[in-house]
This record gives sequence, C-alpha cells and structure tokens, in this order.
Amino acid sequence: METFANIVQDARDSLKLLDKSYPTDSWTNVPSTISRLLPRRLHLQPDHPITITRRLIESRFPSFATHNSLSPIVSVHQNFDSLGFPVDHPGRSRTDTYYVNQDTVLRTHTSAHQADTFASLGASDEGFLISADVYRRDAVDRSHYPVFHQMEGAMMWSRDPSGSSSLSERIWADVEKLRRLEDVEVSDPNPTVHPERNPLQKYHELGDVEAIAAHLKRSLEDVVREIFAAAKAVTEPGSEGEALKVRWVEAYFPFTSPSWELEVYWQGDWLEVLGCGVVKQEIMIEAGAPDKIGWAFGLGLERIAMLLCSIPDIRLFWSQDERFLSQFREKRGDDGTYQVNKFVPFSKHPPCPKDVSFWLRGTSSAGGGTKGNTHDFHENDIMELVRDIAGDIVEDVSLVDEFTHPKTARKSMCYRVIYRSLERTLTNEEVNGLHEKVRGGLVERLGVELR
Ligand code: FA5
Ligand code: MG
Repeated sequence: METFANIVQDARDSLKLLDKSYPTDSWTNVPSTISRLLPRRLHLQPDHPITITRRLIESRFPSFATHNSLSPIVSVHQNFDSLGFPVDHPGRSRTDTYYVNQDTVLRTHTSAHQADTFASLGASDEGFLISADVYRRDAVDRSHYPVFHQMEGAMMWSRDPSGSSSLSERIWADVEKLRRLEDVEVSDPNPTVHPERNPLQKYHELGDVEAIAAHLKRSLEDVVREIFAAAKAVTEPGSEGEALKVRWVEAYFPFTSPSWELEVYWQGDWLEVLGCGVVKQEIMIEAGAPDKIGWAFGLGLERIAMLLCSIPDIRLFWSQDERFLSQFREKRGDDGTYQVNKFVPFSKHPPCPKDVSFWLRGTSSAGGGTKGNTHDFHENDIMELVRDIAGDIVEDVSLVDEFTHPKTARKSMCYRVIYRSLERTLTNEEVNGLHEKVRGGLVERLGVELR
C-alpha cells in the first residue's frame, strides 16, 4: 500500500538520503516522513529561532571553532562504539534509533562527532562547538519530535605544559577569566567525584578534575544566564534583575566521568537543558591526543528556543507558514546582547481527539498461544505509524487504558490520538479519513486486532 512509505522502502534494496544511495537490509527503518526532513537543517536557516538560539550560545564561546554542516548519516561506530556504549545499550535498538542499514544510522546525538573532532584538533585549538539535526524514535507530544537539534561543546587543555605552572593552576587561571555571575542562584550539593556514582577516571588527578569541573560549570551557567536574560526581558519586561535559579544533578553518560545535568527553574518547574562531564580519556587516547584533557557538553536547542521565544509546540519549528517565520529576526543590542521576539500565536485551531482500542496478538502462554508467538510490540511503532499517516496534524498520542483479559490473558490497549493543525481548522471528514488509515495501519503493520 502506497500510504505505508517505509514498507515500500524496506522492499527496495537502496535508500536515497541527501542525494546519495545507501544499501538497505533488515535493519533499515527510516520512513520517508523522516528522510524528507534531512535537507531542512533548521539550525542554518537565517532568522529561524533555532539559528538565533545557536548564535546566541556561540557568542559566549568566541574562540571556539564551529562545525555546523556535518552529515547526519554516521556509522554505528561513530554514534555508539567510539563513545563506549555497551553492545546491549537500549539506545542501540531499532525501536529507538533510525538505521539506514546495519552499519549506518541517522545520528542520535551530536556526540557522534566527538571522536573525529578531537582527532582533528590542532595544537592551538582550545575548543569546538558542533550544532546539528539529530534523530530519535520517540513519543509524540508538544515537546517531542523525532528530529531535533543539539549543540555539542568541548574544551581541552594540554597536560604536557610548556611553562612552569601545573595543569590545575593553568585551568584555575582560566576559571578566573570567566564572568562572575552575581544574579544566578546555583544549587550544587554534589561532590566533584563519587566512587560509585560518578567516579574519577584512573588516568586523572582529583585536583585537575576539580578545576575542569569548575570551568565547565561556570561556563555553562554563563550560557544559561545569557539565554534567560534575553528570555526574561521579553516575557517579563522589567524583571531582568530577578535571580535565575539553576541546579546541578549527577548524571551518567558512557563517554564522560564524572557527569552532570544542568536544570533551570522556569515557570514553576525544573527543566533539564543539557548533559555534560569530563571526557573519558580513552576517547582522547583513541583520537591520538592522549595528552589532552577536558570537558564536553550537549544541549537541546529546541528546548532552549521554546523558552527563549515562548514557542508552545515543538512542531512549530518545522512550520513553513510566514505567520510563524516572519515573527523572528536576529537582533543584537549596542552592547552585543541578543534581543529575541516572543512568539505571538496565530489563532488556535480546535483539537480533535479520537480513540483506538485493540487486542495484541497471543501475549501469553496461558491463552493457549503457540510458544514464540508473543507479540513484539513497542510504543514507538505506534507513534511512528500515526506520524507517517497524519504528519504534523498529530499533536499527541497517549495510552489511555490497558487491561489483560482474566480468562484468555490477552492484552487490550486503548490509545488516544489528538489531531490538530497549527495552521487551519480540520474538517470532520479529513480527521475521520486519517483515523481510518491509522486503524488500518495498526492491523497491517503491527498485526493487532481492532476491538
Ligand atoms: C545526550 O544526547 C548526550 N550526548 C549529551 C552529552 C554530550 C553528555 C557531551 C556529556 C557530554 P541527552 O539524551 O540527555 O544526552 O540529550 C541532551 C539534551 O538534548 C537534553 O538535555 C535535552 O535538552 C535535549 N533533548 C534530549 N531529548 C530531546 C527530545 N526528544 N526533544 C528535545 N530535546 C531533547
Ligand atoms: Mg538527558
């Protein structure tokens, strides 16, 4: 059936992405709804809120090299192996990641380029920023979209000093050069390292890592301060003097240790904006730079742009409607600070919720099902099916009910799909037609039995 683009694609023996052909195999799972978005590169579109956010952050790291056009098609080695992801890490599964084929994926994060970028660092380069589109099979709601944008940053020091001062003295001297932030309230109860939760690497000295952690945290607090100063001036004019609250939380990434996440208090809630840590020395050794040591971070540009410009729905970033695009212009004041526009919603069109209930196939041996006939069901498959059929007309997909039949042990699920266009009012016929296709797709592609 032509509606189910990725079935058609699976049947072909090659997949065309950005004008290049890639061989396909049983791992291939990139639907045309996703491959169509590869050329968009919102982080390079002039005056787009993602671009404005990127440039605001870049302005805080003026000495860093920037890489903004790296291809989204990377090897499994670049995306996972080079970063020390274990072979059984859930992020590697086909339910979470878009595979071009067994050896090639659409990058799931900008960290996929860390190893290569470290390997090409010149002796005098102190740091780099990488901004790019990233791809993840994920939930469907107002803050999740299968394509989003990240910025990776890293800074390195040479461990082999030419002068007389020690490594930690040189890093602390750099910390002193960073702006002091009187108007940020920082909560950081974590020890720099913790033997189980956040260990010091065997290659590192505690004193060096303490200096790197201080430099990393102060640099990122400065970025957040700059963003929120711009956002606050817009949403609450006159309140710029109010303290911004941020907190550091211990985290885990296979490619940094110790690691943290930074959360910001925004409109009554803690919001995670980035992950970061001290780069695993194995990556530097592998990259041919064993004498360098430093930090890395990865942040979500949509998440920051949504706050900065008061954008309520992540689908809006993909809008080609002039009523959205014409609202943003990159502007800087005389002192160089960014001035952003707050998004003014065009009329809100009504939502159209529709439920669909179904039985999963033979879920339990108690029902007399044949062994090995358990239903291989992953929620992300439903998310993608609905998006394939309804595109950006779907606002939210969520499980509203589930139960197991007491006698047959079969499992029943009910999902609610909310259809709503950001640009126009949908007709009943149109929504009914889409929902029928969703019901048909569930049977045909996921093999469920409708109730
Ligand atoms: C990572 O992707 C790591 N590569 C970050 C990193 C880089 C850590 C370098 C250490 C060193 P994570 O999956 O948490 O981590 O994503 C990082 C940020 O991307 C999040 O904090 C969030 O701001 C953003 N993000 C993650 N998932 C989504 C999503 N589905 N939609 C929008 N933004 C997202
Ligand atoms: Mg995270």
